Amino acid sequence: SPLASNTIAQQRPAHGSEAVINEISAGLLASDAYTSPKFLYDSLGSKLFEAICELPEYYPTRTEASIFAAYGADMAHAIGEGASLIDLGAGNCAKAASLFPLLKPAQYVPVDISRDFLLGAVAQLQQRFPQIEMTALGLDFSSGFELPDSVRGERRVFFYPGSSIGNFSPEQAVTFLRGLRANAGADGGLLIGVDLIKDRAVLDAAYDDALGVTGAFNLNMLRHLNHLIGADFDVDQWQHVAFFNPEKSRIEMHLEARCPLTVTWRGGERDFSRGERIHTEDSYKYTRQSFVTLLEKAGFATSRMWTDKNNWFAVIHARA
Ligand code: AVI
Repeated sequence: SPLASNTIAQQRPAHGSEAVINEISAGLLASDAYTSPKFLYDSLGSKLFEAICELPEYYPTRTEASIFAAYGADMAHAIGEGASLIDLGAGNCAKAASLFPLLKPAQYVPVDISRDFLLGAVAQLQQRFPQIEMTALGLDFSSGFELPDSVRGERRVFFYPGSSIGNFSPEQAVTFLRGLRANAGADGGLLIGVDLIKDRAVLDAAYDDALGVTGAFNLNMLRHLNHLIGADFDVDQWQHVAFFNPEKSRIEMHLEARCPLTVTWRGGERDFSRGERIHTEDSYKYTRQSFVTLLEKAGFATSRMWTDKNNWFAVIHARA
């Protein structure tokens, strides 16, 4: 396979490792139970997220794609050819691939916690773009990570589309972006997509679609937890809840117990009453100005910003 020599398949999520069990247990045992949204992404979760991106209600993907289509050449001009493009949360790699013909990166470094899904996508992509050196990293980058020596390009440009930055709290986002800046090097930068505050009904529908795909995506986390920590969640006993919280400027996703129940897992147990929730994800929404301020707090200098005609989504190039 073209991938065999240049794929770094490291830090495969250790199913049932002490660290994973401890992390998940701590959240499930908290008075307001929570889990990290990174556990939404096992192989099925990644496929469900792909399906979400095709839903009519889920405007971020197509809105961002329309911005890439309209301004890709401008973005390539701002970034310059021959960079090492480090794609955070690359998933199926489709967004970065759509920019390759304009951006002409020398190296492509997709990073994703959903390792097997990523490796499948990169194997196909390498055949389409044999001239680009590809180094896939199957790891969890959410709490920072070291770039391996093989990412040696002088100009390291982080690509963080899809408003995934919104899944961090603003404080966590600043810390995370500071880490990227430190890794980008003096000539490096960041091309980032961010979802903007808009009409509440549009936001609510995007996270609670008519087909129930987002509900399946959320509920699938329980299957993933069963696998990771040997839990006995019964998916039928839970329901998807998602809404915009205007005070916190975020979509909140929860799983709500439909009946009184007990969950046990390796090393833990908890009773849930009917209506009790596990908070599974936040998706923060910004104004253009509030996001520029956040980038500045992280030490980035904003070079350009592109938006769609409704101002629903923004793509920003920032210099390190
Ligand atoms: C990956 N992330 C930016 C998505 C979002 O919109 O926050 C995840 C998602 N959750 C529900 N639908 C999509």
